Amino acid sequence: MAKDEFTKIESVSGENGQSANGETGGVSRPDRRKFLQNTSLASIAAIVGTSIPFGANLPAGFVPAATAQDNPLAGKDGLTLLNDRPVNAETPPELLDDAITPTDRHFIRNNGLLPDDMDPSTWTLTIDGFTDNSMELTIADLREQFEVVTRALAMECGGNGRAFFDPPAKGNQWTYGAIACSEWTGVRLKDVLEKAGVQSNVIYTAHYGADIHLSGDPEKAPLSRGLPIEKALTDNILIAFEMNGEALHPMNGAPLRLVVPGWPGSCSQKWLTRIELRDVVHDGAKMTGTSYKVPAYPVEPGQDIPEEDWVIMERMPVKSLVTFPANGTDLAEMETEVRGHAWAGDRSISKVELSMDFGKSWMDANLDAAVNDGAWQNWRANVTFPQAGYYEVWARATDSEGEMQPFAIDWNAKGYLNNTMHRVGLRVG
Ligand SMILES: Nc1nc2c(c(=O)[nH]1)N[C@H]1C(S)=C(S)[C@@H](COP(=O)(O)O)O[C@H]1N2
Ligand SMILES: [Mo]
Repeated sequence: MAKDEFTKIESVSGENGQSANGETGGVSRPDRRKFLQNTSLASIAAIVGTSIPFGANLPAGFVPAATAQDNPLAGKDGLTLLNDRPVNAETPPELLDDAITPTDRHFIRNNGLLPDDMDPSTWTLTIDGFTDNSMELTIADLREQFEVVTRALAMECGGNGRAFFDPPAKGNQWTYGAIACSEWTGVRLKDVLEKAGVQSNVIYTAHYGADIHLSGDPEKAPLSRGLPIEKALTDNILIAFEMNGEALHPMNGAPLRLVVPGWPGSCSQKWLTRIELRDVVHDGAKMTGTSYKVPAYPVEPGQDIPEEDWVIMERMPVKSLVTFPANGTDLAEMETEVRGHAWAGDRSISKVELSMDFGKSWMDANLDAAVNDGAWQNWRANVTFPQAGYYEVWARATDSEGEMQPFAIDWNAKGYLNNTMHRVGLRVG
């Protein structure tokens, strides 16, 4: 019972991370003041959100000392803080009810500290390695030289659902909310790589960001991952400079990031400064050891396997979430709409089914097509309960290849790829 998903979410849902906001440690950040001085009060208010007391009464030109790094959930709404150094925060399922995830509800997964300078007007992106022409592009260059597209793209952290592993897995104890589907605007990675000229020996990309290693050591990167070149050249990967029609939130990679839908979130480099084309698999931070890898064969819970038997995770598996009603709701009526989203890496969803009787019987939900390739799919159903009492709603999605969400976790030591069914408890009548 201790590892039961339902009891777990009950115990988590009360504690909003605000209380856990502490000091972020002793790194002094002289450039921060400069950044703030160059930023209008309106955009600071947007960044720090409601956390400026009496913000409306501030004299013009006053710059509050609050910063995104020091105030991790600024500009976020209702997220649960799992860690404040580095900042990691997830979204309770019932706050993911929107078809398009608002920026203030998009989860945050950082491996290091924010860059000191996130100025979009001076930001550059370098494309180099095995290219015909290496390039250095400003954000204005990207807008001018390539087609600008807007896409709803689902992104899930590879460790979403880690909290339910038994034996437990180390790392951020994500429950359900390291998933989001915001609307991203940018240029296609493919178009940029093709303009640079991908040489025939290229097999992998390497992504570099401007965030700072927790140690403060400038020689170390918090995270630098890559993609097989065939994946990098697909259509729906964006180099994004807008999120839901506005500049990126600092915690979500401002001013420029990759968005690779359907693959582990770690592929979507934030604060993107460089993409290198390589003739070998990338060996950057969190590409080696067992990071973002899963066992090459089925293992027993708790089983230790040699490092060479771990393979790099690629697409994320089929999964769904119930976003309404919230877990623990008291329903006065005997019927309700149940709704949520489903997604399946590079595949589409063919079916979402619901059970109200612990899996004894199942009904089909109404499933929408994705608004575009790479987006999650919304679903809903009207559910009538036979009598008053306690129920669990279970949701189970099936993908276009017939793969279905499991009931139990396919265990691995790192706590990746948990796509078990979401269960929501309701008291009815
Ligand atoms: N530069 C950089 N990019 C990064 C990370 C990071 O720590 N540094 N974290 C990655 C991981 S593990 C995930 S799941 C996603 C999360 O994106 P988000 O914080 O915008 O939700 O960003 C990825 N990109
Ligand atoms: Mo992640």
